[in-house]
Amino acid sequence: MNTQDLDQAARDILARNDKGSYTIPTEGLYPYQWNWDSAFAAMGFAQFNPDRAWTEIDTLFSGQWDNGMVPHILFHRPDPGYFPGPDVWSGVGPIPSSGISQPPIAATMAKLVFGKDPDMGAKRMSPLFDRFVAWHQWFMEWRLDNGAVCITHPWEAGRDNAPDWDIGMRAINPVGVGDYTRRDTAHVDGSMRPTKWDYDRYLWLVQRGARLKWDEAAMIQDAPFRVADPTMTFTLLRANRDLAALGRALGRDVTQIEGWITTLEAGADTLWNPTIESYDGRDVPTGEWANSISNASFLCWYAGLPAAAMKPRLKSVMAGLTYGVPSLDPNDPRFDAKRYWRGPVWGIMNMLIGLGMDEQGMAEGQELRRTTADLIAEHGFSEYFDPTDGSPAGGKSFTWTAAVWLGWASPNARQA
Ligand code: 9WN
Repeated sequence: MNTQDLDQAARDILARNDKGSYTIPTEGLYPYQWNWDSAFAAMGFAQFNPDRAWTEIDTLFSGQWDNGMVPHILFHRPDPGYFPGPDVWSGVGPIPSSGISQPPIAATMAKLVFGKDPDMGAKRMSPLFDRFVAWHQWFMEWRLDNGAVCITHPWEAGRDNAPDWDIGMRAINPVGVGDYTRRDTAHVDGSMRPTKWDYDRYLWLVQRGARLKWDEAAMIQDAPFRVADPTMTFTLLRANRDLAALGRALGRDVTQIEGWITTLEAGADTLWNPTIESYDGRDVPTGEWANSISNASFLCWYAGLPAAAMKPRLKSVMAGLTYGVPSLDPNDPRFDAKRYWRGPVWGIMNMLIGLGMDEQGMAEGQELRRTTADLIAEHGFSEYFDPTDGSPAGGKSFTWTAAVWLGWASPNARQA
């Protein structure tokens, strides 16, 4: 396919996954609205229809809880094809939802959408601004450890089975979780998905949250799982920079957001693991490092940190690979080329890492963009890819991969 055909194929995927006012990640495997997927979808739509992009963000915020939290899944319409569904989660927001959030990239994507049509952007962002502030404030209030942002469930980081959570997950004894039927392995080969050991613990954490009615003050008591996470810390740091910029454009007071940026910059320092010379996940209850060089470690540049010490890490992780950035260092014994967040390449992470590299003046940003374009052109719009040979993995016709193509990887996006 030539570039024009690929652009059209990507638009067709967005159209196919568009449910009117929100977009599903892919038919079958993920039939609901996911938080950070939706933010990427908005960025993709903005390339040809900024109005539809703003609607995507409006719908995401229609699920915002009274405490400011924006859920990681909004269950707009019942669908038996996904587990765990709304009955298991028992979310307490205005529409059926999960009880945790996801990496806050929406402000960053909203700023990109805003740039496509600033007049429309001012109109559409204005009523959303305070909602964004409330969401970011919820992270600052409930998720910090020494200024770094923690997750309370692996699904919150969006990197479900990353080795960053192994210590915390081992500490959970999932007694009483009961029988359940997974749906994901009916759609995708089990070798590409988390294991039953993981799922037992995912569900045990959901059941605990539901039992406590998702009351953050109650959940933080004796919290069984809490990991200070590079994904969350770097995306929230970046999101606050972009939210402050949007606030200034709208004539809002952004002093509070500037304070959060200072706190999170200090928090990012606490994620530096001197032994592996990389940003890393830190288990809060034990204080132990995950010793994991992941694609989230390389979001430091996207967060606006110069992080020169991460450049040699990039070299060592990419050595011998055709396609990067892998979700785990291939030299790590836990590396598994096809298993989800323990090896594969994800286009969305590449886009965020690449944007950061460009902003830091690193030539590697353009290189990453080019190889990601090759990966998608040669292997399709898959959910993720094997970094050793590029073979597609997970769900097909994936919204965020199509969006990343349209907004970043496509040669036409480069010229925009
Ligand atoms: C659980 C939708 C989501 C992404 C996550 C990805 C995967 C869900 C799952 O799919 O997680 O949230 O059921 O596996 O890990 O990042 O948002 O695409």
